[in-house]
Amino acid sequence: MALKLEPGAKLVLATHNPGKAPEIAALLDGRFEIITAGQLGLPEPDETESTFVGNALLKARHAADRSGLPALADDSGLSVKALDGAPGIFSARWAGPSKDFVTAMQNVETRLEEMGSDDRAAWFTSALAVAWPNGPALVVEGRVDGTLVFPGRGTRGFGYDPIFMPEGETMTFGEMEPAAKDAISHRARAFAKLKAALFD
Ligand code: ITT
Repeated sequence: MALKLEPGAKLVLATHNPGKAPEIAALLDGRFEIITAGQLGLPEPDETESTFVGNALLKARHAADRSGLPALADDSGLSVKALDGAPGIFSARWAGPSKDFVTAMQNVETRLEEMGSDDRAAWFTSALAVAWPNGPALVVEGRVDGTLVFPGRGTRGFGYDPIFMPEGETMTFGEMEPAAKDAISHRARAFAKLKAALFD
């Protein structure tokens, strides 16, 4: 069976992150009838895998099997070169149960200071998985490289956006218009691969 999603098909967005959902909806460009995990009252699964790809597949599978509909999940995070890729898959967990990203960003800065490193290289990764109920699944990954900026700048976006300046840009993701971030982000790059595999 070819893995395809027809335009207008129902698709569950398997995320509980209010920052991600509008980005994903914009990248899908009205192509599907989107139902969020929240609307369906689906619980948030524990992210027990050790890679972005593994956790994206886990979240998509969880939502698809429980809803009986194809589901799309994103697992993503910020990786800092001088911190050996941390926080990486633990990016959301660094913000704690209250999802406090001011503290999480402060943590990144503090750890860099403790390392005594002035290397500010970092990257965002997004793994996007689509799973069919009790059926197959597909996963792709996108990445954007950049530099960390302290103090953070801008109030747009979500998570670590204020401290991340993508390569070749002068604004952080937190300062950019949503459409400008969507043109170059890790999520957009993963989406380009997903669209090529699934929709075109
Ligand atoms: P779901 O699993 O419900 O989708 P989550 O926030 O737990 O929500 P992740 O486990 O994938 O999602 O955590 C990703 C974290 O990485 C997210 O909370 C952000 O802090 C950060 N992150 C990912 N993409 C980002 C982006 O585009 N801009 C800023 N921070 C981002």
